[in-house]
Amino acid sequence: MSQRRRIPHLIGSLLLVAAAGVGCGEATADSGAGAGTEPEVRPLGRIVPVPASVTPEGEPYALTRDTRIGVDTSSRASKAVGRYLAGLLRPATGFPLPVVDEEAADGGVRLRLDPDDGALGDEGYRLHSAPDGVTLTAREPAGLFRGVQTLRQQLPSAVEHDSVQPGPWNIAGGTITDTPRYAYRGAMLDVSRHFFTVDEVKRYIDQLALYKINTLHLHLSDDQGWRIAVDSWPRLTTHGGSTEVGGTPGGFYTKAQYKEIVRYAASRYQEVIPEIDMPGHTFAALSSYPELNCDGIAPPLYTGVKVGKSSLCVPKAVTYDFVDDVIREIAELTPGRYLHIGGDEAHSTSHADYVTFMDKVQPVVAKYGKTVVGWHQLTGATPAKDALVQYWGLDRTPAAEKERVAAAARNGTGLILSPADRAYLDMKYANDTTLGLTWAGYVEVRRSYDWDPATYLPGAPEGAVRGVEAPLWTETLSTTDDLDVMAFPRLPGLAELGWSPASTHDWDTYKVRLAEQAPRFDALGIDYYRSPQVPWPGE
Ligand code: TNX
Repeated sequence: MSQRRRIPHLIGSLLLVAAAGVGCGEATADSGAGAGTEPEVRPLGRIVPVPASVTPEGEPYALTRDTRIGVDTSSRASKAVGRYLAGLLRPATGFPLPVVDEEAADGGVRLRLDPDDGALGDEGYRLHSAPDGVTLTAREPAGLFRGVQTLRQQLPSAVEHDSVQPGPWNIAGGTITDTPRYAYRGAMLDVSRHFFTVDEVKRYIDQLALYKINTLHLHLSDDQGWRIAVDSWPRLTTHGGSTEVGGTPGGFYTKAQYKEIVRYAASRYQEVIPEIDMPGHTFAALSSYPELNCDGIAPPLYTGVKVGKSSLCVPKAVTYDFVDDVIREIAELTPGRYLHIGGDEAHSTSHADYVTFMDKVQPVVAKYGKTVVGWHQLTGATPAKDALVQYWGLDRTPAAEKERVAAAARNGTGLILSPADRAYLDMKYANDTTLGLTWAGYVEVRRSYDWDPATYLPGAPEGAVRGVEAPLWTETLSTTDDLDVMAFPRLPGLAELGWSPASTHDWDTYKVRLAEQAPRFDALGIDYYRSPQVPWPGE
């Protein structure tokens, strides 16, 4: 398993030592790390994503050995969030932090559910911090969970270490009131081009949680591998999942493993959207079952990185038996609302066949109780009522294609924005980036942050935009370190675009808050790209 913790970057670790107040003359003298040390109290709201409303006031709260975490013990969900918070804070603080009933948590950190506080919505929260206690209030447990991420980021980065650090553990005084701009804030992981284990996916889920992402889209099938067990078509995984890009051994999730991913994501208040990409991107399936091919001949497993060469056989009846079985079994594994059917780059499917296929397949998703999500090519057919389409065009996408998507949006189709030249985490940052692709151009950190989802697609009504998603395609990425260095530090910026109000959007202040995340990345063992656009500590 490549889920190893990395030795933090030298400079980062020196900064942490300095931040933690450990005297280490030699290290600080050598590194000149003084410039980047963290303040003992992080100013309220200096976090990512930046909160909607921040009112600093009074003295900080200090977490101590005696601090208790108070929850509404009649709510299983709020107890679970309390335990999660304690689990985050115990290793580095070394404090016991018992999770107790609110009544017994005087002077502690209290998590409160207030079902009547409508202004906080489904995910909003209010954090009040003063010397006599911290109170986190939310209408829903999801709001408590998002608020816990704020509380966590207000503490020094050293809190992310898995061994005891010196502290002090202060939370600035005042009140944050925070609700998300968009209901949909997603990240996609391509586990087909390279397979990632359950533990590796959980690691990504935890990283997403820190930035208040609420949707994990898993790209479960493609030419290079079928990664989810389907009992009625077992060769999809035993054969179709056996390899990956480059020909190394692949892998797949059993149903129990997949359920474990879904459960873990739910514990971080993330909804999993499974994607089965159709009718293109299907060599893994076509290679597993000859009858799915129009000529009845199974092609070999594909381990290259080209796209657009495969298609399910649209005229054959067996294709729809296959699709029905797959969608039924995957819908059964999915407590979430959505099922993504892909639909991109079907270059080996005629337009007429594509339309026929989508007309037949979308009702199957509805039959099994799910709502369709498709890549924006779905607007070339007729998106089902309630369908969401995921736009992955770029600045140079022809105006007619953009207009087709905008017209669908005006017609009621919801949009998820993943513009490839902004939101694709697999694009190289610059010409010296070792990993990644370049077809959408270089995507430096500023470029990925500095755009407005509401006005991005000309002619699309603002209300059609459900949110943003950052896809991480893995043709060139095979380890968690590879994922880290492409996702970080672009992912936090895309998360901020999804969460924070448009009025807060400002690169010059964002880049400073982002730089302040560096010691946190280091403490968490997250490798990241040291973009020259960002004023990293110590540089
Ligand atoms: C385009 S985006 C694709 C994927 C590739 C990706 C690489 C989309 C819907 N299709 O098949 O992995 O580019 O950047």
